[in-house]
Amino acid sequence: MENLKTNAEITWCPGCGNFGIFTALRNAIPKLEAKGINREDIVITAGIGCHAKIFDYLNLSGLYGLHGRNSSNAEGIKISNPDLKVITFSGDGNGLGEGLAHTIFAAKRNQDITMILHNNGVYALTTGQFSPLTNQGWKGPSTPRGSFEMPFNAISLMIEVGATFVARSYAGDIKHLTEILIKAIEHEGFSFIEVLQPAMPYHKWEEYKDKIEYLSDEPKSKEEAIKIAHNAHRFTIGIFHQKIREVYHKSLYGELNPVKSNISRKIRLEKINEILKS
Ligand SMILES: Cc1ncc(C[n+]2csc(CCOP(=O)(O)OP(=O)(O)O)c2C)c(N)n1
Ligand SMILES: [Mg+2]
Repeated sequence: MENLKTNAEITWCPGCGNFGIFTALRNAIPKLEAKGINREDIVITAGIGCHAKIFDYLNLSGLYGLHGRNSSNAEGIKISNPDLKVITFSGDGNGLGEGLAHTIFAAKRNQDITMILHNNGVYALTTGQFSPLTNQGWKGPSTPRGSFEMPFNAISLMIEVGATFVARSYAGDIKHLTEILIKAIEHEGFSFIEVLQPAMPYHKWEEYKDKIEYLSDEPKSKEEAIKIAHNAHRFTIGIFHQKIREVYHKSLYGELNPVKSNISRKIRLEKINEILKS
């Protein structure tokens, strides 16, 4: 189908920030193809939530998994066949609530996958519970007197636990988001992009529009990046951290690919015997 769309009916609310992420991704894929990444080698995973519906709307192969398990499914696909480019979609509830340990370990291992975090500051699909990124004082159906918990800082958390590309972008700036997505997907290692995106019943575009600021310079070190992420406005967008570090599948297999370099049972047993004897 044209434009990477499927014929699934789109059920996001009119004006939802997810449309911006969908458009930016459909812009980014042909640009990545022009750089030599085959569409057939791109695999997507998603958890559960409004954000995860993108899985149905994108004409790409993948695995629609359980709530919070998007990054562990992505890790499994990547280590099964390291030639694949794996992109995983997560909500703020999905990847930083129920799936937080999976997200942290994928970053710690520097798995070569890209995680797009749709940050609407709420559990949107389940109609408005507060999430790990909800601001203090935000009033919603489950917090009518205002949420009193402190939100996470997703950017400094991901830098701290080992992500090697960490950025923030905004669903209302398609150009910025497209560029960041291309860089993140090209990056070898765990890339994390927090995308600010209003969910219509709970937020308004006006809350974001005039507050967006662009990071002037990319921080020089991990320590500086964490400091800037702490001190930055929560609407500051740009690349906070980039680093080269060996990716998990290369530590595990070197240049081998288990799908392509499989060996017979006989040779495998001989090799095991050699190890046992030594
Ligand atoms: C194992 C499991 N736990 C909880 C749920 C219920 N559930 C579905 S979506 C969701 C929250 C979604 O919030 P978020 O990940 O932020 O996605 P959004 O809808 O905001 O895009 C929850 C708690 C579920 N489907 N499965
Ligand atoms: Mg959410």
